Amino acid sequence: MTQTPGFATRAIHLGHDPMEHEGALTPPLHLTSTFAFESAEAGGEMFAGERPGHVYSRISNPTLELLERRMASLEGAEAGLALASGMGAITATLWTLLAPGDEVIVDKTLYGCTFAFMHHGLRKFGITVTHVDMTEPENLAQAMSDKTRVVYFETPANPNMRLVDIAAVARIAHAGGAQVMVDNTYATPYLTRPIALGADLVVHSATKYLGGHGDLVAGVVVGRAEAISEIRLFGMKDMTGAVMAPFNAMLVLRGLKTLSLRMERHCASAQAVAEWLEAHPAVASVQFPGLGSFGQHALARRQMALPGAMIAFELKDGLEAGRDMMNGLRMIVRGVSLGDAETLIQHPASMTHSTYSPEERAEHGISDGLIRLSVGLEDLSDIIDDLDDALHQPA
Ligand code: MET
Repeated sequence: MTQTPGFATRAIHLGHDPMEHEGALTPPLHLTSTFAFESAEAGGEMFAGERPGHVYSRISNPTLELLERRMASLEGAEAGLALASGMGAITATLWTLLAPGDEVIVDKTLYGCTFAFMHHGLRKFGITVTHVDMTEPENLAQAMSDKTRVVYFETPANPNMRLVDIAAVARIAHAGGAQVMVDNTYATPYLTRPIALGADLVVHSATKYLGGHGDLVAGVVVGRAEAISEIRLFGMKDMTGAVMAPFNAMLVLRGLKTLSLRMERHCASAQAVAEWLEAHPAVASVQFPGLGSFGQHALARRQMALPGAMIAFELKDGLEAGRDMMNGLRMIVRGVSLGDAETLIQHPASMTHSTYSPEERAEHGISDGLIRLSVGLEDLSDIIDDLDDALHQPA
């Protein structure tokens, strides 16, 4: 090939040559816990880091390595590391970067378990966690201290869809000597590539769009090779042991092959569903980056190739009406997680974000009536038909 392969091509081909594997079209699944050493000396040299090769699958495995290389390429990073879950990726990375006495500055809204880890996990070990509303990057400049080591945020944020200007925040964080870590789960690298905008590390729940079929739990972190090596040999190997199973790596590799296609369809359907919801008389508000009414629409257009497929909305009659609507659905599945072929709906205050106290939810912009919709790959008319029926249910 004379040109650099594009996103979809790399997601399908990168790092695998069938001719090196007896012609097998799909990469082999290395179901092995340990690896044979050619000699006693070779084993010792591998442990000493003087010789390349795999030693034990808590440290590295060829199937995971292929996924790591593909994810690094898709995100435009030097290296990647596959982990057991998105939370495994977040915890292994932050345990590696932070020490007692350090500060991490996080955005106002975080996914519920990330919020719990920051508040109950990191704080327990003497790390200061400071929330800053990063929708105004200037707030970060005010908050940075000489203890700030990491600036962490999601964009779009789970569940209320707030966006953060990655380039603006990265400039401020770097000026203060901190690293920038972005949870890119909602956008995927097909829509947003934070490394090109200045981020140092990008984490994913690969359970969501990357896997794409709701059949696995997995996580990924990408960044500079040296940082990823430290996270592998400390955060993952010693601190969390949050290793991805080779079979799950295989499933994520399969999911990645159709990521670009799925995202096109997810996003097109979500745009139509968001517009339909916004026009519905029972709906009070809709948060979706593709709507002209979205407060950060200009940033969305600049930073996201497409608006994503997650929608947050509230009904005029609040939480009770929202519950009635969810209970009236026939096809759309009531369930947490996102990015699957099935359209999923859930109530953050009582589900994904129930790790926040009611006071914390109010302070962090997660209202009780908020409903979160992950628009799937079914026929658009069936998604809208189901929502329409459910919104007409007698109270
Ligand atoms: N991270 C997933 C979500 O946001 C799962 C959440 S609840 C354990 O839906």
